[in-house]
Amino acid sequence: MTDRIGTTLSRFIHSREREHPGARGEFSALVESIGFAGRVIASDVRKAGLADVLGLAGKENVQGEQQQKLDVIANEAMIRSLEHVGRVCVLASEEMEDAIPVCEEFGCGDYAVAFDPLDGSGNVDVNMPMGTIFSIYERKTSGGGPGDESDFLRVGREQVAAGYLIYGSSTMLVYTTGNGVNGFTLDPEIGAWLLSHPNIQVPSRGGTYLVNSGNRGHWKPGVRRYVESLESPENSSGKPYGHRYVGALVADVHRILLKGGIFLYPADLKDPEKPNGKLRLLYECAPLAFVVEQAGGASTDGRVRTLDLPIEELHQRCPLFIGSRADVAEATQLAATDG
Ligand code: P6P
Repeated sequence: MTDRIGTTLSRFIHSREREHPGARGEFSALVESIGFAGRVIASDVRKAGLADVLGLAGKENVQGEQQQKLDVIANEAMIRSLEHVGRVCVLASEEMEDAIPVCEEFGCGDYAVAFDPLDGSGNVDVNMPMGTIFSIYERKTSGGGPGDESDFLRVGREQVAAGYLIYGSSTMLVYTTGNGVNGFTLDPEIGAWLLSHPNIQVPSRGGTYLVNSGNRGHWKPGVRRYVESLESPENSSGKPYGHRYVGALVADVHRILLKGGIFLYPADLKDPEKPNGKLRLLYECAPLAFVVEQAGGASTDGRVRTLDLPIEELHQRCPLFIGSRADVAEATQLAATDG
Protein backbone atom coordinates (compact mmCIF):
# COMPACT_ATOMS: atom_id res chain seq x y z
CA MET A 1 0.00 0.00 0.00
CA THR A 2 1.35 3.45 -0.91
CA ASP A 3 2.70 5.44 2.03
CA ARG A 4 -0.21 7.86 2.19
CA ILE A 5 1.54 10.55 4.16
CA GLY A 6 4.95 10.51 2.49
CA THR A 7 3.94 10.78 -1.14
CA THR A 8 1.18 13.35 -1.45
CA LEU A 9 1.19 15.76 -4.40
CA SER A 10 1.86 18.71 -2.07
CA ARG A 11 4.82 16.97 -0.48
CA PHE A 12 6.20 16.00 -3.90
CA ILE A 13 5.92 19.57 -5.19
CA HIS A 14 7.55 20.94 -2.03
CA SER A 15 10.45 18.49 -2.35
CA ARG A 16 10.93 19.52 -5.98
CA GLU A 17 10.89 23.20 -5.03
CA ARG A 18 13.67 22.56 -2.51
CA GLU A 19 15.72 20.99 -5.33
CA HIS A 20 15.26 24.18 -7.42
CA PRO A 21 16.08 27.15 -5.15
CA GLY A 22 14.89 29.55 -7.84
CA ALA A 23 11.40 28.06 -7.73
CA ARG A 24 8.90 30.69 -6.66
CA GLY A 25 6.24 28.22 -5.57
CA GLU A 26 3.84 29.63 -8.16
CA PHE A 27 3.75 26.29 -9.90
CA SER A 28 2.65 24.59 -6.74
CA ALA A 29 -0.48 26.69 -6.53
CA LEU A 30 -1.20 26.09 -10.22
CA VAL A 31 -0.76 22.33 -10.13
CA GLU A 32 -2.69 22.08 -6.88
CA SER A 33 -5.59 24.06 -8.37
CA ILE A 34 -5.67 21.75 -11.39
CA GLY A 35 -5.62 18.80 -8.99
CA PHE A 36 -8.57 20.31 -7.14
CA ALA A 37 -10.55 20.84 -10.36
CA GLY A 38 -9.74 17.22 -11.26
CA ARG A 39 -11.25 16.01 -8.01
CA VAL A 40 -14.43 18.01 -8.70
CA ILE A 41 -14.71 16.64 -12.25
CA ALA A 42 -13.93 13.08 -11.12
CA SER A 43 -16.69 13.34 -8.52
CA ASP A 44 -19.25 14.20 -11.23
CA VAL A 45 -17.90 11.65 -13.72
CA ARG A 46 -18.05 8.87 -11.11
CA LYS A 47 -21.77 9.40 -10.53
CA ALA A 48 -22.68 10.32 -14.13
CA GLY A 49 -25.22 7.52 -14.33
CA LEU A 50 -27.01 8.73 -11.22
CA ALA A 51 -26.89 12.51 -11.31
CA ASP A 52 -28.52 14.44 -14.13
CA VAL A 53 -25.21 14.89 -15.96
CA LEU A 54 -25.55 12.32 -18.71
CA GLY A 55 -26.37 13.25 -22.26
CA LEU A 56 -26.19 16.38 -24.31
CA ALA A 57 -26.26 19.92 -22.99
CA GLY A 58 -28.39 20.98 -25.93
CA LYS A 59 -25.79 23.30 -27.45
CA GLU A 60 -22.70 23.12 -29.63
CA ASN A 61 -19.17 24.14 -28.69
CA VAL A 62 -16.83 26.21 -30.80
CA GLN A 63 -15.86 23.05 -32.68
CA GLY A 64 -19.45 22.57 -33.80
CA GLU A 65 -19.56 19.46 -31.62
CA GLN A 66 -22.56 18.64 -29.45
CA GLN A 67 -21.61 19.56 -25.86
CA GLN A 68 -22.18 16.93 -23.20
CA LYS A 69 -23.52 18.24 -19.91
CA LEU A 70 -20.27 17.10 -18.32
CA ASP A 71 -18.29 19.20 -20.84
CA VAL A 72 -19.96 22.30 -19.43
CA ILE A 73 -19.44 21.19 -15.82
CA ALA A 74 -15.77 20.36 -16.40
CA ASN A 75 -15.15 23.62 -18.25
CA GLU A 76 -16.63 25.63 -15.37
CA ALA A 77 -14.58 23.65 -12.82
CA MET A 78 -11.32 24.36 -14.64
CA ILE A 79 -12.07 28.06 -15.25
CA ARG A 80 -13.23 28.79 -11.70
CA SER A 81 -10.38 26.85 -10.10
CA LEU A 82 -7.68 28.49 -12.20
CA GLU A 83 -8.91 32.08 -12.30
CA HIS A 84 -9.01 32.29 -8.49
CA VAL A 85 -5.47 31.07 -7.89
CA GLY A 86 -3.85 34.47 -8.59
CA ARG A 87 -1.15 32.94 -10.80
CA VAL A 88 -2.89 33.12 -14.18
CA CYS A 89 -3.28 36.00 -16.63
CA VAL A 90 -5.27 34.23 -19.37
CA LEU A 91 -7.04 30.91 -20.05
CA ALA A 92 -7.95 29.06 -23.25
CA SER A 93 -10.42 26.18 -23.40
CA GLU A 94 -11.56 23.75 -26.09
CA GLU A 95 -15.09 24.75 -25.10
CA MET A 96 -14.61 28.51 -25.55
CA GLU A 97 -14.21 30.37 -28.85
CA ASP A 98 -11.87 33.04 -27.47
CA ALA A 99 -9.16 33.29 -24.84
CA ILE A 100 -10.43 34.21 -21.36
CA PRO A 101 -8.46 37.09 -19.78
CA VAL A 102 -8.27 36.70 -15.98
CA CYS A 103 -9.55 39.94 -14.55
CA GLU A 104 -7.86 42.06 -11.93
CA GLU A 105 -10.25 41.18 -9.11
CA PHE A 106 -8.69 37.69 -8.88
CA GLY A 107 -5.12 38.99 -9.17
CA CYS A 108 -3.31 38.40 -12.47
CA GLY A 109 -0.27 36.14 -12.52
CA ASP A 110 2.51 35.15 -14.87
CA TYR A 111 1.03 32.02 -16.46
CA ALA A 112 -1.20 31.26 -19.43
CA VAL A 113 -3.10 27.97 -19.13
CA ALA A 114 -4.82 26.13 -22.01
CA PHE A 115 -6.97 23.05 -21.44
CA ASP A 116 -9.39 20.53 -22.87
CA PRO A 117 -11.71 20.23 -19.88
CA LEU A 118 -13.20 16.85 -20.73
CA ASP A 119 -11.52 15.03 -23.59
CA GLY A 120 -13.49 12.07 -24.87
CA SER A 121 -16.68 13.25 -23.17
CA GLY A 122 -18.74 11.22 -25.63
CA ASN A 123 -17.60 8.20 -23.63
CA VAL A 124 -19.53 9.29 -20.54
CA ASP A 125 -22.80 7.69 -21.69
CA VAL A 126 -21.11 4.30 -22.14
CA ASN A 127 -18.99 4.43 -18.98
CA MET A 128 -15.65 4.55 -20.79
CA PRO A 129 -12.54 6.54 -19.75
CA MET A 130 -12.20 10.29 -20.32
CA GLY A 131 -9.66 12.93 -19.36
CA THR A 132 -8.68 16.56 -18.86
CA ILE A 133 -5.58 17.91 -20.63
CA PHE A 134 -3.68 21.06 -19.57
CA SER A 135 -0.78 23.12 -20.91
CA ILE A 136 1.05 25.92 -19.05
CA TYR A 137 3.17 28.75 -20.51
CA GLU A 138 4.84 31.77 -18.96
CA ARG A 139 3.01 34.86 -20.24
CA LYS A 140 4.44 36.77 -23.24
CA THR A 141 2.32 39.87 -22.69
CA SER A 142 3.82 42.39 -20.26
CA GLY A 143 2.24 44.77 -17.83
CA GLY A 144 1.05 42.51 -15.07
CA GLY A 145 -2.64 42.81 -15.96
CA PRO A 146 -4.85 40.33 -17.85
CA GLY A 147 -3.22 38.45 -20.73
CA ASP A 148 -4.72 37.72 -24.13
CA GLU A 149 -4.76 35.24 -27.02
CA SER A 150 -1.22 36.20 -28.05
CA ASP A 151 0.08 34.47 -24.90
CA PHE A 152 -0.78 31.18 -26.63
CA LEU A 153 0.50 31.90 -30.14
CA ARG A 154 3.98 30.36 -29.92
CA VAL A 155 5.48 26.81 -30.12
CA GLY A 156 4.77 23.96 -27.76
CA ARG A 157 8.43 23.58 -26.72
CA GLU A 158 7.95 26.81 -24.72
CA GLN A 159 5.59 25.04 -22.30
CA VAL A 160 6.77 25.15 -18.70
CA ALA A 161 4.40 22.41 -17.56
CA ALA A 162 1.79 20.07 -19.05
CA GLY A 163 -0.19 17.01 -18.14
CA TYR A 164 -3.54 15.34 -17.90
CA LEU A 165 -6.09 13.85 -15.57
CA ILE A 166 -7.56 10.48 -16.55
CA TYR A 167 -10.92 9.34 -15.20
CA GLY A 168 -10.50 5.59 -15.70
CA SER A 169 -10.63 2.57 -13.38
CA SER A 170 -8.90 4.97 -11.02
CA THR A 171 -8.41 8.74 -11.27
CA MET A 172 -4.87 9.87 -12.04
CA LEU A 173 -2.97 13.13 -12.46
CA VAL A 174 0.10 12.78 -14.73
CA TYR A 175 2.29 15.83 -15.38
CA THR A 176 5.73 17.20 -16.15
CA THR A 177 7.48 20.49 -15.42
CA GLY A 178 10.39 19.58 -17.68
CA ASN A 179 12.14 17.29 -15.20
CA GLY A 180 10.57 13.92 -16.03
CA VAL A 181 7.00 12.65 -15.70
CA ASN A 182 5.24 11.56 -12.52
CA GLY A 183 1.81 10.03 -11.96
CA PHE A 184 -0.45 10.50 -8.93
CA THR A 185 -3.50 8.39 -8.12
CA LEU A 186 -6.45 9.90 -6.26
CA ASP A 187 -7.27 8.16 -2.99
CA PRO A 188 -10.99 8.98 -2.85
CA GLU A 189 -11.23 8.05 0.82
CA ILE A 190 -8.90 10.86 1.88
CA GLY A 191 -9.25 13.08 -1.24
CA ALA A 192 -5.47 13.14 -1.75
CA TRP A 193 -3.28 12.65 -4.81
CA LEU A 194 -0.62 10.02 -3.97
CA LEU A 195 2.55 9.39 -6.00
CA SER A 196 1.87 6.01 -7.65
CA HIS A 197 3.94 6.20 -10.88
CA PRO A 198 7.28 7.96 -10.22
CA ASN A 199 9.53 8.83 -13.18
CA ILE A 200 7.45 7.25 -15.96
CA GLN A 201 9.50 6.05 -18.96
CA VAL A 202 8.03 5.11 -22.36
CA PRO A 203 9.52 1.83 -23.71
CA SER A 204 11.74 2.57 -26.74
CA ARG A 205 9.51 0.39 -28.92
CA GLY A 206 6.03 -1.00 -28.25
CA GLY A 207 3.91 -3.77 -29.67
CA THR A 208 0.56 -1.98 -29.91
CA TYR A 209 -0.88 0.62 -32.27
CA LEU A 210 -3.90 2.78 -31.52
CA VAL A 211 -5.83 4.34 -34.41
CA ASN A 212 -9.41 4.61 -35.65
CA SER A 213 -9.14 2.01 -38.39
CA GLY A 214 -12.56 3.07 -39.64
CA ASN A 215 -10.80 6.02 -41.28
CA ARG A 216 -8.42 3.75 -43.24
CA GLY A 217 -10.12 4.53 -46.55
CA HIS A 218 -9.39 8.24 -46.03
CA TRP A 219 -5.68 7.96 -45.12
CA LYS A 220 -2.91 8.97 -47.47
CA PRO A 221 -0.86 6.09 -48.99
CA GLY A 222 2.19 6.42 -46.73
CA VAL A 223 0.09 6.18 -43.56
CA ARG A 224 -1.82 3.22 -44.93
CA ARG A 225 1.46 1.46 -45.79
CA TYR A 226 2.75 2.12 -42.28
CA VAL A 227 -0.32 0.69 -40.53
CA GLU A 228 -0.37 -2.32 -42.87
CA SER A 229 3.31 -2.90 -42.01
CA LEU A 230 2.42 -3.10 -38.31
CA GLU A 231 -0.24 -5.70 -39.08
CA SER A 232 2.29 -7.85 -40.94
CA PRO A 233 4.62 -10.41 -39.23
CA GLU A 234 7.50 -8.95 -41.30
CA ASN A 235 7.58 -5.69 -39.33
CA SER A 236 10.59 -4.47 -37.26
CA SER A 237 9.53 -6.32 -34.15
CA GLY A 238 9.03 -9.62 -36.03
CA LYS A 239 5.38 -10.07 -35.08
CA PRO A 240 2.14 -8.22 -35.79
CA TYR A 241 1.31 -5.35 -33.42
CA GLY A 242 -1.83 -5.60 -31.32
CA HIS A 243 -4.56 -3.02 -32.00
CA ARG A 244 -6.40 -1.07 -29.29
CA TYR A 245 -8.56 2.07 -29.45
CA VAL A 246 -10.64 3.67 -26.67
CA GLY A 247 -11.64 6.77 -28.64
CA ALA A 248 -10.53 9.10 -25.86
CA LEU A 249 -7.12 10.64 -26.56
CA VAL A 250 -6.04 10.79 -22.91
CA ALA A 251 -6.85 7.11 -22.30
CA ASP A 252 -5.10 5.98 -25.50
CA VAL A 253 -1.98 8.08 -24.85
CA HIS A 254 -1.88 6.98 -21.20
CA ARG A 255 -1.67 3.36 -22.38
CA ILE A 256 1.18 4.32 -24.74
CA LEU A 257 2.99 6.22 -21.96
CA LEU A 258 3.01 3.15 -19.71
CA LYS A 259 3.24 0.28 -22.22
CA GLY A 260 4.83 1.79 -25.34
CA GLY A 261 3.67 1.61 -28.94
CA ILE A 262 2.13 4.34 -31.08
CA PHE A 263 -1.09 6.36 -31.20
CA LEU A 264 -1.89 8.00 -34.50
CA TYR A 265 -4.59 10.36 -35.65
CA PRO A 266 -3.33 11.18 -39.15
CA ALA A 267 -4.58 13.81 -41.55
CA ASP A 268 -7.34 12.21 -43.56
CA LEU A 269 -9.35 13.10 -46.61
CA LYS A 270 -12.72 12.43 -44.94
CA ASP A 271 -13.66 16.06 -44.20
CA PRO A 272 -12.30 18.81 -46.48
CA GLU A 273 -12.96 21.21 -43.59
CA LYS A 274 -10.43 19.28 -41.48
CA PRO A 275 -7.43 18.54 -43.73
CA ASN A 276 -5.19 18.18 -40.66
CA GLY A 277 -7.19 15.55 -38.82
CA LYS A 278 -9.35 16.08 -35.76
CA LEU A 279 -7.04 16.79 -32.83
CA ARG A 280 -6.10 20.27 -31.63
CA LEU A 281 -2.51 21.45 -31.24
CA LEU A 282 -2.69 23.92 -28.34
CA TYR A 283 -4.61 21.94 -25.70
CA GLU A 284 -4.35 18.31 -26.89
CA CYS A 285 -1.29 17.47 -29.03
CA ALA A 286 1.32 19.88 -27.63
CA PRO A 287 0.77 19.10 -23.91
CA LEU A 288 0.71 15.34 -24.54
CA ALA A 289 3.82 15.65 -26.72
CA PHE A 290 5.63 17.45 -23.87
CA VAL A 291 4.68 14.66 -21.44
CA VAL A 292 5.62 11.83 -23.81
CA GLU A 293 8.95 13.44 -24.80
CA GLN A 294 9.79 13.99 -21.13
CA ALA A 295 9.17 10.26 -20.61
CA GLY A 296 11.61 9.40 -23.44
CA GLY A 297 9.09 9.08 -26.27
CA ALA A 298 8.47 11.19 -29.38
CA SER A 299 5.67 13.04 -31.17
CA THR A 300 5.32 14.46 -34.70
CA ASP A 301 2.63 15.55 -37.13
CA GLY A 302 3.96 13.02 -39.64
CA ARG A 303 6.78 15.33 -40.68
CA VAL A 304 7.66 17.88 -37.96
CA ARG A 305 8.17 17.46 -34.19
CA THR A 306 4.85 18.39 -32.54
CA LEU A 307 6.57 20.76 -30.08
CA ASP A 308 8.10 22.72 -32.99
CA LEU A 309 4.78 23.34 -34.76
CA PRO A 310 3.82 27.05 -34.69
CA ILE A 311 0.51 27.61 -32.86
CA GLU A 312 -1.18 30.20 -35.08
CA GLU A 313 -4.73 30.01 -33.71
CA LEU A 314 -6.29 28.64 -30.54
CA HIS A 315 -8.26 25.78 -32.13
CA GLN A 316 -5.79 24.82 -34.87
CA ARG A 317 -5.77 21.09 -35.69
CA CYS A 318 -2.75 18.91 -36.45
CA PRO A 319 -2.05 15.25 -37.23
CA LEU A 320 -0.60 13.29 -34.30
CA PHE A 321 1.89 10.40 -34.27
CA ILE A 322 2.92 9.91 -30.62
CA GLY A 323 4.55 7.18 -28.53
CA SER A 324 7.71 5.06 -28.49
CA ARG A 325 10.64 6.75 -30.17
CA ALA A 326 11.36 3.89 -32.64
CA ASP A 327 7.69 3.54 -33.62
CA VAL A 328 7.19 7.28 -34.17
CA ALA A 329 10.40 7.46 -36.25
CA GLU A 330 9.19 4.66 -38.55
CA ALA A 331 5.68 6.14 -38.84
CA THR A 332 7.07 9.59 -39.62
CA GLN A 333 9.42 8.21 -42.26
CA LEU A 334 6.51 6.64 -44.17
CA ALA A 335 3.99 9.43 -43.51
CA ALA A 336 6.47 11.99 -44.82
CA THR A 337 6.35 10.30 -48.25
CA ASP A 338 2.75 11.55 -48.56
CA GLY A 339 4.00 15.07 -49.20
P1 P6P B 1 -12.71 9.50 -33.63
C1 P6P B 1 -12.71 12.63 -28.59
O1 P6P B 1 -13.87 13.16 -29.24
C2 P6P B 1 -11.51 13.05 -29.41
O2 P6P B 1 -11.43 14.43 -29.50
C3 P6P B 1 -10.24 12.46 -28.82
O3 P6P B 1 -10.31 12.32 -27.45
C4 P6P B 1 -10.11 11.13 -29.51
O4 P6P B 1 -8.78 10.69 -29.65
C5 P6P B 1 -10.74 11.41 -30.88
O5 P6P B 1 -11.64 12.49 -30.71
C6 P6P B 1 -11.49 10.22 -31.42
O6 P6P B 1 -11.95 10.59 -32.71
O7 P6P B 1 -12.83 10.18 -34.96
O8 P6P B 1 -11.80 8.27 -33.70
O9 P6P B 1 -13.99 9.19 -32.95
